[in-house]
Amino acid sequence: MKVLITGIDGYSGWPLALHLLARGHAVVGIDNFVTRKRVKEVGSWSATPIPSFARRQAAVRELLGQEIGFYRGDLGDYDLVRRVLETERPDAIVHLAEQRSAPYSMIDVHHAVATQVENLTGTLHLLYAMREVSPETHLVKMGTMGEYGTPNVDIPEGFFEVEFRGRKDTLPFPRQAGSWYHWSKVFDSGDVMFASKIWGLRATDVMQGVIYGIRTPEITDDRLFTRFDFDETWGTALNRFIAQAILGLPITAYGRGEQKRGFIALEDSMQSLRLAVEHPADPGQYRVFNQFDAAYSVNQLAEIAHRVGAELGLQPTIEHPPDPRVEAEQHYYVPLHDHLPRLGYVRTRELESVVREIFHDLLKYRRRLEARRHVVQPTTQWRSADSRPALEARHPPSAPSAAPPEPGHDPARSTA
Ligand code: USQ
Repeated sequence: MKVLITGIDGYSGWPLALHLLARGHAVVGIDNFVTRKRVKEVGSWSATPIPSFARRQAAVRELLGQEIGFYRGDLGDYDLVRRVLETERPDAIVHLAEQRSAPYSMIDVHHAVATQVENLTGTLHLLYAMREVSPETHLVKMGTMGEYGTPNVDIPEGFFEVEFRGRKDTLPFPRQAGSWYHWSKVFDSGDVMFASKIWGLRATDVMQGVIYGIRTPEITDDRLFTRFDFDETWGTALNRFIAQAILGLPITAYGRGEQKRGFIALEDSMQSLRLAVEHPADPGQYRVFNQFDAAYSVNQLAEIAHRVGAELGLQPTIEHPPDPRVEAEQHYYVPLHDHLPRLGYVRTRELESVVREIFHDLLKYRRRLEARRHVVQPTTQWRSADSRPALEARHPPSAPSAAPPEPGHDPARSTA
C-alpha cells in the first residue's frame, strides 16, 4: 500500500515510516519541522540527537536500501495539501501532524489558540482534500485516550449503547478532555465523524494512549533513532521521570500520583497503526480504536523509574509536588480495547523492560540531558493564579530534596 504520513519527522511518524517500509509498503511524508522549532522555543532538545530530515532519508537509503518521498510544508496550506493528495493518491493517510503537548497548549492564550487552530485546520484541510481528489483514501487519525477523561464508568471504543427515558440508542461516548490540546482532539473527532457521514469517507480515529520507548526493531543504527523529549512541555511523565532519575532531580509524581493513563510501547503503537492501515474502514465508516495495552498510575511509573535507576547505581528520589494540572488524582479507569486484537494485534513489549532499555540508551547521551537540566522541572499551571494558594495549602509540596535548586525555573512562565 502507499501511505502518506503527516508529521513524518516526529516521535511517532519517523518509526512508523521505518516500520511500514520494512513490511513492503511505500511511504511518503509531509512535515513542516515545527516540533524541532517548538522544542527549541522552550529551550530544550531531544536527548537522542536527531539528524536533519535529508540525513534521515540518506540513512534509510544506505541502511535499508529504501526511499522515502517527502514534501516540506504545512497542512495549513490547503493548496499544498490538495496537491499532495492529487499527486500521491495514497491508499491511507496516517495523520500525526498536530501540536501534541498538553502543557504547551496551557502556557497562555496564544499557545491555546495556536494548538486548536493548527490542529483543526490541518484535519479539515485533509478531509476536504480527500473529498475533492482522493475519496477512496482511508484516514487514520491520531487522537488520544485523553479525549475521554476519567469517567466513573468503563470507557468503550468510541460508542456505547444508552437507554434514556425508555428509549435506546448507540451514541458517541461523552468526551471530557483535560487540556486545550486534548479538546482540540475532541473537536477533530467530531469533524472526522461528520465528514465520514456526509461524504462517505473511510476513517479510523485512534484513541492513542501514552507511548513509551525510543527503539523499534527497525531502529538498528543511532542515525535512525526517534526523538526523546524530556523537558516539562514536550516530555511525557515517564520520559521526564527517567531523565530526572539520571540527572539526580526529584521525580515529580504530581499530587497523590494515583492518576491513571493507558500506555503502549512505541513498537506496539506502530504495529497497531499498521494494522489499521492494512484493514481499512469501509466507505462512510467512522470507527474508533482505543490504542493502549495497560493502565498505570503516575506512582507506578515513578516507582519503575526509581527501581530501574537504583539498579543502575543512580540515587533517584520521588516527590509529590502539588498537581499543576486540574485533573482527578484518584479515580476509576477501565477503558476497553477489543478492536485491535480482533485485527491480530498482539502486545510484544512490557513497560519495565522498555524502561530499562531507555535508561541504557540515555546514559550514552547523559551530557545532552545535563545540558538541558534547567527545563525539566514543571512550571506551567492549569489553574488560575488566584486558586493556587488554597490548593497548595491543601497539598503542601513534599520536603525539599537534596537536589540543587533549578537554575532555569522561571516562575514568569507559569500561566494563569
Ligand atoms: N505527570 C506527573 N508528573 C510529571 C508530568 C506529568 O505526575 O512530571 C502526570 C500528569 O499530571 C498526568 C499524567 O502524568 O496525570 C500524564 O501526563 P503526560 O505528560 O505523560 O501525558 P499527557 O499530557 O496526557 O499527554 C501525552 C502526550 C499526548 C498524548 C497523551 C495520551 O503528550 O500527545 O495524546 O499522552 S493520553 O494521556 O492518553 O491522553
